[in-house]
Amino acid sequence: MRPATLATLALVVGLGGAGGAAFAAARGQTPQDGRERGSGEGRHEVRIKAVAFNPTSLVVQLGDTVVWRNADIVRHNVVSGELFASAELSSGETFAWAPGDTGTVRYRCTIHPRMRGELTVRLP
Ligand SMILES: [Cu+2]
Repeated sequence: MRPATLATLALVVGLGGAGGAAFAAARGQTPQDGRERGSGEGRHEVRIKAVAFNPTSLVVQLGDTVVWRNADIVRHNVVSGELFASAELSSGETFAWAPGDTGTVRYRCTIHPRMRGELTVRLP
């Protein structure tokens, strides 16, 4: 993987920043949000369940790490063009990625083409 390109990918999870605040507000709760907000060192998890990425769209900050966790029985992977590609994840396995730049990153599971997700990476 090329660092310069990775920056653009940003994994989904974003509890920090305006997007994170909106996300938390929409859920009516802010667990751990206070600790992660503004730090730029947050860890976000995208759960893979029922052949879908949850959340489908996520906002993270540059410096954050996104972790995809396969909570399904079947295998999945996480691929974003030339930016990153996980191995096939068995149930319970995870894949982590840290964006190196701001921007929008679309990714999918190549095993199940209808599985798609998006990450928006913002400055802390
Ligand atoms: Cu899949």
